[in-house]
Amino acid sequence: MFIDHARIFVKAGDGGSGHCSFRREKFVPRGGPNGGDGGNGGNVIFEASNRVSTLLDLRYQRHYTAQSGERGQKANCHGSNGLNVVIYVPVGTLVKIEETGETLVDLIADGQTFVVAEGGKGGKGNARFATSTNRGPREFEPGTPGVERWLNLELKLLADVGLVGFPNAGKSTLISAISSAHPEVASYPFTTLRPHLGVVEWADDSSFVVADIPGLIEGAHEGKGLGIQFLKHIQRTALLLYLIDITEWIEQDPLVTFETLRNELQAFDPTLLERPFAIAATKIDSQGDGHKLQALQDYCVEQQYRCFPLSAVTREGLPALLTYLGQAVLENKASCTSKC
Ligand SMILES: Nc1nc2c(ncn2[C@@H]2O[C@H](COP(=O)(O)OP(=O)(O)OP(=O)(O)O)[C@@H](O)[C@H]2O)c(=O)[nH]1
Ligand SMILES: [Mg+2]
Repeated sequence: MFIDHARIFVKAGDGGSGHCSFRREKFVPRGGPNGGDGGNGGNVIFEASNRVSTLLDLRYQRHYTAQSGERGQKANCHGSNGLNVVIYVPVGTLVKIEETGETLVDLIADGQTFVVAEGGKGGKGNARFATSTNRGPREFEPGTPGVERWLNLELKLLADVGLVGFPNAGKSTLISAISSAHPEVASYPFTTLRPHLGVVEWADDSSFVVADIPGLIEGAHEGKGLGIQFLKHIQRTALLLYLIDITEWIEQDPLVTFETLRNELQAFDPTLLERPFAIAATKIDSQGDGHKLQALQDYCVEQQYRCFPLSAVTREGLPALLTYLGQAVLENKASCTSKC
């Protein structure tokens, strides 16, 4: 099951208390204070990992508590530090503090770690309070408590290109044809129920990631079909590819399909309409007399949109699409790097 949000409680370990004791030994009169410091509490740490693809585990286990530090001991012994708890989450997980709504971290790279709850500090033992005027202090510090909080986690996949289209438009067939991802393909709507990522190798040493998300229908923003919640997984893409089925027996006009898709995107996040995009006219092997393709192409010329007629089955048109997508992704990365 693909789960892209979760709410969990994290509690870091408390710091151990300092100790109060005095050296008691035969022939050592007034041995002096020797209470050791308490150990630090363990942290709760998030680690982004490519080996984890959903937040499902965090739905089952909602409470995570790190170990507390041990108390200080006599003979100046430091209490041991508490063990950390490491929680593995998918790359693309956004962590927010529930109470304030503040974003703690956006884990965007494999192996990236972040302490989401810091362990308490161990208290000082009485040996630390000895001074020239107070050689037998009885003071010691308690440890400080570890941070505890509820966190809201949201997974927003990281891809370069997002595929948007009606159910059956051929999104999964396309991603299967251009990458090693193989989501289910079938001739009924809503075959794809969760997002899939595919890595496309398009030139020597160059690759980009494509996201296939469940199909959209008119009224998806009102909850029709599978709704629009999956659109969050294309929010971070550099480029969108609208897939429009131009098969002759499809009733809907391709321009209406395009308009409907744009409306649904706008209802979810208006900034998605500003995202660079291209249009793919799919299934040209079944286009019949070609009048739909012609209408779509004329419209694209008029609006100055890039349009790629293709068939994922015969592979016609795929090389041109990949070259365009690959270069557009590279250009976007270059402009991001120069801005930073
Ligand atoms: N003739 C032809 N059929 C295609 C082509 N691409 C996809 N199809 C067929 O169209 C149907 C739907 O394809 P999918 O790839 O599952 O469509 P989808 O957009 O992923 O659909 P959902 O997951 O339901 O949103 C399947 O029967 C495919 O075999 C194509 O280029 N030519
Ligand atoms: Mg699909």
